[in-house]
Amino acid sequence: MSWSRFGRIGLVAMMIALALPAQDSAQVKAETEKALRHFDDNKFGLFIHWGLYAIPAGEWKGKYVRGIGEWIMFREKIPVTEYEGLARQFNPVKFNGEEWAQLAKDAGMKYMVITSKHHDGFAMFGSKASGYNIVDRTPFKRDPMKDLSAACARRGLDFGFYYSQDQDWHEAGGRGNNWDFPEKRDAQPYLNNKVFPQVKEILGGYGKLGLIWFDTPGLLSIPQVDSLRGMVKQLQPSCLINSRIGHGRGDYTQTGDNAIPIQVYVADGKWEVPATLNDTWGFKKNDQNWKDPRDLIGKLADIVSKGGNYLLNVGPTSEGVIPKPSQEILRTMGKWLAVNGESIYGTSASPFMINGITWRATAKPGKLFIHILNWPGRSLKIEGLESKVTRASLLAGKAAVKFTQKAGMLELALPAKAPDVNDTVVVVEIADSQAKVADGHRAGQLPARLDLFAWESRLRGEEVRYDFVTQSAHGFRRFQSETNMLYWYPYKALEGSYQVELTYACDDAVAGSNYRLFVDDRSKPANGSIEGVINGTGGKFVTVKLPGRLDVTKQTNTIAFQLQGDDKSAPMKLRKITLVRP
Ligand code: JFZ
Repeated sequence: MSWSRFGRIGLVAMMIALALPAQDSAQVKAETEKALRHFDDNKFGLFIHWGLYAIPAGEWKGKYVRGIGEWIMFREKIPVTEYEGLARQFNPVKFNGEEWAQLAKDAGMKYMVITSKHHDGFAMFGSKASGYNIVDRTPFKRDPMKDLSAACARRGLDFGFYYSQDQDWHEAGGRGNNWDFPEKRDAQPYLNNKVFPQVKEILGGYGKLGLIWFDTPGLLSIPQVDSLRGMVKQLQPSCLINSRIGHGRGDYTQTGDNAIPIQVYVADGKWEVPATLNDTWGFKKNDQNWKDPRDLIGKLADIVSKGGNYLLNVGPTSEGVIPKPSQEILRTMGKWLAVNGESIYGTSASPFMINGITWRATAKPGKLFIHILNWPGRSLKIEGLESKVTRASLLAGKAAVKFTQKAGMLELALPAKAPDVNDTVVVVEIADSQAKVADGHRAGQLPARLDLFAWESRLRGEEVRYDFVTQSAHGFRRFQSETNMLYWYPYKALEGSYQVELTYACDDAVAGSNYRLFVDDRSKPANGSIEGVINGTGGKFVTVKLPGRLDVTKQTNTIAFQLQGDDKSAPMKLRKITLVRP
């Protein structure tokens, strides 16, 4: 069944019918549906991780701590009494809510989500329910969320709070801290005394919330989660709830961090990709691994073309400053959006399957926006479009683009050089309201051979990098935990048993490490894996057939590539893997 047969509104309504728990009243259902449509149109938001962890900023007692900055208390098993001391030093004198909101606005973002309380349990707002909060415990003595929510409202930005409901390392009843609280956990008193009252506070004190972003659901029961949902919807029926509330009780879904589905993915409702600009959420002073704005603009187009929203994160310092490189990256994205926003906001997903193409499509009635992410030279061929094209033009500057269309093939005549290397958008006007696409090219279908490029993967780790010139990833260093690797996310689209090809280059001098390509089904770890040796290729790109099969199921969470044992071949360049149906 093709999703494109449903109108956009019909599709959204259908998804909600599937997603919402029965307990919602008709009014809540209607308001949630309306809010979801609005959220779908927004596409792009700012995530802010800000808390006490910005003080150690990735270093504890003179030692560098690997991994995401806001987890430092957990990683170092810092006792509550010691971590609490950080509050006395937290004084963000340079905080300016207007500037933060303006940055989001300049970036072309439509919503903001900020940590009201992360896993460390410290409330970044004035809370009556727990004294462990920014007003009562810090020299700052003010509630920055008042300024920020007002600054967002003034600019027409939707405002939302992140709230860690299950993990709370400050409380015996919260999940996670077994160094201070080794005894068996009872969540109910913690929920009654801290979570429920605080969730009421954030819903009551900051105007209309666009959403509450819960996280790491874990161990709360269905009735506990239903109480939480009921409370949110009672106070603000239009406030959206994300899937990390747990037990399928959210209004929309999160993918994993920085995890982008490999194909158009609309069957299970609205989703959002939370992602970092470097390798951490909370500020880390040594993390300078900033993503290229070109990569991020391409990812935005990619995500929107597949049906998602992009929530990009900044981690302000303990002084209240958003790091300069983050600001610059976001403003660069904003400049692109100021010209090309029409191809992003309010669009619907691509009608095309993605296979070996470096362009993406977004759609509006009667229009396709073709996002060219890797310039093909003077011509771009688009296969499978059956709707008659009436006109084509560059979105930036509106210059007409010559085209020919025959036998299901649209060919666009382009300038020799990319007008915009980040993403040049061509507007293709069609005679149908919704594009008709031929069998074998339509979203939701799968080809016999499917390329998964390194660019489409999540680069996990502090050393692995993507290079646009060679179109490949390198830096596959190994560490006990936090090994550098690539992940692809099939999201139910790929069920089957595959032969695999690997396209890579490796200098002979560093050849010889073992690799492992595997699928992770969560319930059945390492179900199906292929192992072998990285041979030297004289530095040239080659495609090799790998031994064995990879079995991908509906439950498959990731397809992953990493080195095993020694990491001598870490500089190898991996361009893509190809899944081949036998
Ligand atoms: C969580 C937090 O633990 C982290 O500190 C940060 O706030 C991030 C946005 O969310 O981490 C997660 C949660 C879920 C997944 C991965 C990381 N997931 O489902 O893949």
